[in-house]
Amino acid sequence: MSKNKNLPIDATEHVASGGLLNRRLFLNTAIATTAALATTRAAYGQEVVGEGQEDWTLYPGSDALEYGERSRFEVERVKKFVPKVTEANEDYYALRTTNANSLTPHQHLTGTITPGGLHFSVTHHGIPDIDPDQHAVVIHGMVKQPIKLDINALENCPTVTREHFIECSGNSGALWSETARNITLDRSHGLVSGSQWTGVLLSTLLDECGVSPGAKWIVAEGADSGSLSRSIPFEKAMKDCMIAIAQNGERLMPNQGYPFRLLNPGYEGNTSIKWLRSIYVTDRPVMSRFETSRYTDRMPDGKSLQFSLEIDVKSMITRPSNAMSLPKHGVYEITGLAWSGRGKVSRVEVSVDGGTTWADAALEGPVHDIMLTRFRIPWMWDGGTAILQSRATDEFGRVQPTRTEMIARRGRNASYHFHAIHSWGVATNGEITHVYA
Ligand SMILES: Nc1nc2c(c(=O)[nH]1)N[C@H]1C(S)=C(S)[C@@H](COP(=O)(O)O)O[C@H]1N2
Ligand SMILES: [Mo]
Repeated sequence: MSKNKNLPIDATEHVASGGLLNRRLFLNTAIATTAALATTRAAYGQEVVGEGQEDWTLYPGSDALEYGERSRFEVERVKKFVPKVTEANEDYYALRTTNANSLTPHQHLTGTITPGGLHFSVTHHGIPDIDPDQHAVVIHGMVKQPIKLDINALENCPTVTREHFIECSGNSGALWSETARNITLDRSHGLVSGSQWTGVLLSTLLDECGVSPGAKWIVAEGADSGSLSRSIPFEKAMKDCMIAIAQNGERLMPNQGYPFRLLNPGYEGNTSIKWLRSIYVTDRPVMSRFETSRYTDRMPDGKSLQFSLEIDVKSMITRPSNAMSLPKHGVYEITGLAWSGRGKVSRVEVSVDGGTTWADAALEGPVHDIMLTRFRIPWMWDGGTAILQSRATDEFGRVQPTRTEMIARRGRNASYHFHAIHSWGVATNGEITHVYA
């Protein structure tokens, strides 16, 4: 007999061991409310809020600002982690010569778009203070007609608006370590952020210049003091690279490359050159510092892989995490983000028993190409120990590996492109820690 779709989903219908419930549970208002309130009541008691008259209900509030700010109650609660060079900072894989790097606190965020002020930043030579009237990008090399464009010229070109993540290939580098340290999600997975980017496709501009036959690479270079440059295959440049002129509807943050950057969707973050000043069309890679001495992958045999550019398929549980503990047994939502550098995420499975059994999480649509995708699944925590994990699959059938599989393949010399399954251990007292499982 087929089930009546209109009937409320049975909250006792377990879809994997350890208390994972049907992913549609929270879509049913009545059940969801009951379950959520039960947990809230359990956690906070039955006190009635708002009995007295609060000041804000009695007096007019403050005036508007020319540029909005967060509530003062959010400022301390949600902020980026900015590693300081004075600390011994093994958590974080990046140059420690500047304090210009920062990590997104995914443990405090919802949705899929990272607010501009919380976008991670990896900046090898500090953040330049560029006057947009004094800055332009030149497209030259193997082209019939070189062109030079400033922000005004770019704003007059046909633009596209797309949602994409950027991930530094050093993200999660701390998880190559032998033993699991109890680091929070910003420190293990904070080098990825998602934005809505508006920009001009490189294909539009390269067509305008007339590329000479034999072009195989472009070399993109930044205007920061170290002129960070990377070679990108010409085919990829023509496929979906853009010069981004807006981030979430406004001009870029200085951290993100103001006034414009290259956005190379799905390729390691280092190739998305910020403060872009030159696109050089050529027939060979330039072998710059950042594609030789750095951002290459050491393999078990001691040799290095070069131009391992594409971001793999990956996911993380953002809540619950070790930024909280579970106050009382009851129904919780397990939620997180999944992404793939090749296209769409097609499936995310969740396990609460350390990978023995898995259940499909619900994906929040629309699912975009090369963008963070939110997943969620309800979980009835009975107060026992648990190990929470998520496993993403992309539309090309790539499945996120276990940590053991990843280390077997890549060895222990590696530092980039760690993308294995991440684990949160739950203790009987509700405390959560980062563990290897
Ligand atoms: N010019 C320039 N571009 C750069 C960098 C830089 O230091 N200088 N850092 C790169 C690295 S290593 C990464 S991971 C991404 C990070 O982009 P974001 O800081 O906007 O998050 O920018 C890349 N582009
Ligand atoms: Mo990076």
